[in-house]
Amino acid sequence: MESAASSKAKVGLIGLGLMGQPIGMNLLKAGHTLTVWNRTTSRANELVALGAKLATSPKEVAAASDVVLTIVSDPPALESILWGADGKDSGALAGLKPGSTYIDSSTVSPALARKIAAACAERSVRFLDAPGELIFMVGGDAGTLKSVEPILGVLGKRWFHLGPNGAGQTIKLAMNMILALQVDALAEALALVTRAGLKGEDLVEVMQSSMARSGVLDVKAPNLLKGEYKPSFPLRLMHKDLGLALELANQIGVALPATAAARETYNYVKGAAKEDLDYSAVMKFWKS
Ligand code: NA7
Repeated sequence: MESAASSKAKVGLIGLGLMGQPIGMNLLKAGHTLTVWNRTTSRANELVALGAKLATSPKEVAAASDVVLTIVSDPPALESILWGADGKDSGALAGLKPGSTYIDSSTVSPALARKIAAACAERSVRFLDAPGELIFMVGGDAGTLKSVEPILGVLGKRWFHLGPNGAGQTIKLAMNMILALQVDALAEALALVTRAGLKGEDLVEVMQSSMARSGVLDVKAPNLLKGEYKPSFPLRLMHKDLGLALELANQIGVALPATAAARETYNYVKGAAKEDLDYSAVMKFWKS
């Protein structure tokens, strides 16, 4: 049997947003046969022009593919893609072929990842939760991961096998908490410094020369200083991830006081926003 690792593997991609589009490009560049579906069909135009096949439903993508990838906004979006909007098995799960592999790279709850794993097991489909972009955090069977490593290699630089299904999502939520709190902390500190009459640029320069330096602030500090928040990682998605982290913490009885406070700050900015903003726009809480 041809392994999923083969460069000939037929790949299906569902979700062509900010992250899905470049994934599709990379798969085509690597020579994969690619079938795509997106709720808003026009977002598939560029990939179709480059050779991707456009399916009429998520189920059709699944039926045409050896390896299926999904990357959509949030748990409700993923559930409707997998189980169908009508709840009558019209979604992608019903189309997945026995022996095929399904990888979800959306950031959703670990509980949903485990529910999907169970539904896949019933159909003899191998499933990995693998959220991330360039670096993938993977939950699921080690052998399944091994079989799709060549595909992950097309999409990113590194991947980490973190445990059974749900483990990838758990680490991803923890990672995004750290990013959200770091940017929120810089925004607070900048509010203090600038209100005290000093230059925000000076704070950033000192900080990045000290033990407080951080990679995410190399990327995001310029946004905060300039007040420019073109979405790279949208604030609405970071807000969703903080909610998912708090939901998990509630389920397992862990207090996350700093995350709860930061979520309210992101919530305020999200509520006041009239456009799609990057999560670094948390600065608008202090300076709109
Ligand atoms: P985007 O750019 O907001 O794209 C979201 C994608 O999800 C896009 O393809 C949407 O389709 C799709 N979507 C959203 N809601 C639905 C529903 N209800 N049904 C079907 N499809 C839906 O997000 P990113 O690409 O940046 O991020 C994707 C994931 O990775 C997310 O979990 C992040 O946290 C990490 P549309 O084009 O709007 O029709």
